[in-house]
This record gives sequence, C-alpha cells and structure tokens, in this order.
Amino acid sequence: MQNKFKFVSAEEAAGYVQHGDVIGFSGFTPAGCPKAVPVAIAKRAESFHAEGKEFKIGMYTGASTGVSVDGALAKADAVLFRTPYQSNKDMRNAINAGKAPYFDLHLSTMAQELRFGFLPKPKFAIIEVCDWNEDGELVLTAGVGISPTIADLADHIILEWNHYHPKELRGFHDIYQPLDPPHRREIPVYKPSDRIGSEILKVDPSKILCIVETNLPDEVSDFAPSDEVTQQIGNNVAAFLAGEIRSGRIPHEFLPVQSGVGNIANALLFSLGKNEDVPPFEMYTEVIQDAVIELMLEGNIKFASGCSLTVTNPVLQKIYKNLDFFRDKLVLRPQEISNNPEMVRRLGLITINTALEADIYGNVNSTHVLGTKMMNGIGGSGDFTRNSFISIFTTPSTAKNGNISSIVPMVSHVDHTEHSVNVLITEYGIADLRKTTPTERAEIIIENCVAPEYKQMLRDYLAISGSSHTPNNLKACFGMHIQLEKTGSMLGTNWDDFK
Ligand code: 0RQ
Repeated sequence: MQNKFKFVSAEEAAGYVQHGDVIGFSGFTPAGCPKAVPVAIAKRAESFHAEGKEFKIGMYTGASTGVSVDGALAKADAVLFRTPYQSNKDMRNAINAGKAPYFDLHLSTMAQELRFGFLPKPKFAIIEVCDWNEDGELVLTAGVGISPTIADLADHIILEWNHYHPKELRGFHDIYQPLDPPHRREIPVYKPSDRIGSEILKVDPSKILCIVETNLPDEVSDFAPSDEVTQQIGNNVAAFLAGEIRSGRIPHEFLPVQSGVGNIANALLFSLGKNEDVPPFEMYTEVIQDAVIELMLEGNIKFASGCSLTVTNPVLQKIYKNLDFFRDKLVLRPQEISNNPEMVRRLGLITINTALEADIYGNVNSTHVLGTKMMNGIGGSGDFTRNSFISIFTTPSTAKNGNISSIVPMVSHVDHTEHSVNVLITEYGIADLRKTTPTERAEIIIENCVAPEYKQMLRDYLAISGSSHTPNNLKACFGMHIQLEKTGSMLGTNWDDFK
C-alpha cells in the first residue's frame, strides 16, 4: 500500500524510545495490547544494561497486559514506574521486590488523571489496530482501555497493525471521551446497548511515527475450569438474586450485571447464566470473559457492554467467525465509560467481584496478600462496588488447601469498606449485610460463610473482643495472619497467645 506512513520493524520502532520516556500502551487486560514493540523495547533495555547504561520507561496501561508488555519489561528490569492494574507474575514479583515502582488507581480514573495533569504525559502511545487510514482513523482490536486519551496526549503514536484481528471488527467499538470539569455533561448512556461515540479512534495523523505489522494472537491465559467450590458459589449467587427478584427488590426484567476478573468470576457467571430462576440478562461490565460469550451463544446473555474481549483465543476465533451474530450484541468502550461511576449508579448494576479476604464486619481486601504483597490491584472493583444497585463479593471460604481462611477478624488491607459491601457469598452460603449492625454482621458472616474448621476460631475471637459498637481485640485482630506467617497455616491459631 502506498501511503505517507513509515513501515518499520519492531526493533526500529523501539529505537525511538529513550531512557526515562513515558509510554502509554493500548489494550485492557492482554486484549488489545501491543505485542511486538514492547518486547523490542525490553530487548533494547537489556542491551543498554549489558553496557552498564540505564534504561527504564514509565508505563501507563488500561489494566493488566500480556506477557509481551508486563512480562517482557519486568524481566528486563526496564520499569521506571507502572500504573494501574497488573496481573503478570514477573511484574508482580518486580513490584513486590521493589524493582518496579507501582501505584494503583481505580480504572475509571486513569484516563482523566492523565488529562488532568496528575501524571506526566506520555511521550509515546503504542496502539494495536486492525485497520487504519491516512486521515488517522484507527480501528482498535479486542480492548479499548485508555487508547483515546494516550493517543491525544502523546507526542508520537506507534501503531502495531495486527493482522490476527479482522478489519471487520470496525463497528464493535464506541469511542467517546467526556469533557473535563467544569464543562463535563452527563454521559448519555441510558441502557447498556446505547452507542454514544464513534466506531473509530480519530488521531492526528501527523503524530503517527511509524507502523509495525504483526500477526500475533492475544495473550489471555486459560481460565481454570469450574470446580465444586466455584459452582456452589455460583449457585449461591444465583439463589440470592432469584430471591431478590421474588421479593420485588430487583425488577422482574432484571438489571445489568458487572462481573469481575479472574477464574472465580468466569466460573460463577456460568452458574448464574444457566440458573433457571435468573432471566436472560445484559451486562455492563469491563472484562468480557469466556463465560459471557458461551452464554450469549446459548441465549442466556442478551447484550454485553465492556472494555475488552478478555477471552481465550479459541473463543475469540468463535467471535471472529460469527461477527454478524455478535455485531448487535457486543460493544467495547473506553474504560472511563465502561467503569464510570455515573453509569454504574444510573443503570443500577448488580456488581459481582472477588475478594482475597473479607472480615467478619464486611470489609474486603481485593489486593494485598497479608496486607503487604501486591496481588493485582483494585482494578475496576471499586468503580463498580461503591456505586452499584447491589454489590456482591464472592470468595472461596479458604485458600491454599485450607491453610488460609478467607474470612478473618480484620482484613490486613482494605479496598472496599463495610459501607460499600452489601452481600458476601462463599460456597457455604450467603451473608446479606444490608440493614445489619456490626455485631449482627459478624454473626451472619461466621455462621453462613466461614469454613467449618474456622467457625469456632472466629466465634472465640468475638468472645475475646468485648462489647463495643464494632467489637475488636486490637492485640488479636491479626492473630490468624500472624499464625499463617509463623506456621504456614491459620489453623491452630490460639487466642491465648494474643491476650
Ligand atoms: O493463588 O494463583 O497461587 O493459585 O490468590 O485466587 O482463587 O484463583 O481467584 O483468579 O478469581 O482472583 C481477588 C486476585 C481473585 C482477583 C482476585 C490466592 C489463591 C490464588 C488467585 P495461586 P483465585 P481469581 C474488574 C474487577 C481485584 C480486581 C477486581 C482480583 C490467587 O479477582 O485481582 O476485582 N481482583 N477487578 O490461592 C493469600 C488469601 C487468598 C490468597 C486467594 N486470602 N491470601 N492468597 N489467594 N485468597 C476487572 C478488572 O479490574 C480488570
């Protein structure tokens, strides 16, 4: 094709990047991320390091990325700073080893914090596309993330033109950026399927520095198959929601659903979709995982608005082979729209997210193992939970072969406070926390949700916690965590040790 843009190799494109540069990457989760240039930047960093020279870059992403972004750059020790959500093992290790400075943001705020000037503006935006033209009209691929914002703010845009994604994806995106205060108006989405923006991302063509052609699959890893525990959690969520419909608190036509990221969210959505008491529903969510697509093919999900198709490659191919079927059932939006608190509150979302641990008063930790080690980040869970119609947290009652109780006296880090958490669900049951006092909450959570081997331990904790509004024993509240650190298991915690 004759055109005014420069076609270069990934290595040549990476050659433009210098130590200290800040880069915004397209995509949201591994979906839609560039895959060739970041690997080449990592190699460039390694060769600089081999010569004893510094080479690190600042990284903005939509959310987590694939191995080619977070994995490659973390392994190359090339991270000056990184925000927001991440979930790659090498990046997580680098963050927890203090090698990759990391700060965590609500995903809905990422783009506006860049526009507001709270964060240094990116020099480069590296954006994966499936089509483009000389006027700077880009068709994004499987994830939108912060691409509109980084394309506006960056001095230079590098395109990865990935032929793995068909050009016919045009029409699946809805690109819209709100004005900044004091000029911001309401976002005119009144139902999940409303379209308010453009199917293309329009950029200033003079900023397109070069184009790198690729043919690389997305890097979404396989989801763990449902097991008895996740199935039972899913059944409990479905039973709870069916009860809410029967009581009239949730309208009979149901409300749009947001479901979190990860194995548990994927598995429980299957149970929810297949439950006969739950009518076919719509989703207004951020990640569209495998379960959504399968349930859509079966007619259990009618429509999904999201920020990315975070699906495994066989499922992505299923979508690409049936684009006509999915065209009026899917829309991909920037994360500041998919996760916007205004939308969550207006549409009345039923939000379902996963806790690492919860405490007997309903506070939830989604991010920090033992209060200190970063797992992934808050992602969109705060955007959705705080503003939901009804917020549900799920967690298996135990982790690490039963050595960890997911329910503890006091969470070791708080992401979602008791004020935002309406319902807690494990495989053992449902704790409906609405209209409960802290002491009522503790009783409901212990009796309904805690694993049998930890029930008496938590009852005994209450017995040594006095009788204030929110009974706690400040010497003992992290006793189960301390026991875990000492012995590798919370089992055997003896409250006498903490008196
Ligand atoms: O460890 O990986 O070594 O096996 O944590 O746990 O059970 O596989 O659950 O994949 O659904 O992830 C909260 C991390 C759950 C995720 C979290 C260990 C456990 C396992 C993973 P292994 P599972 P999932 C919108 C919503 C925050 C962001 C969010 C998350 C590993 O859902 O990142 O909600 N949420 N976004 O063994 C120590 C505990 C533990 C524990 C579990 N109490 N202590 N380890 N584990 N409980 C989407 C986006 O934002 C993009």
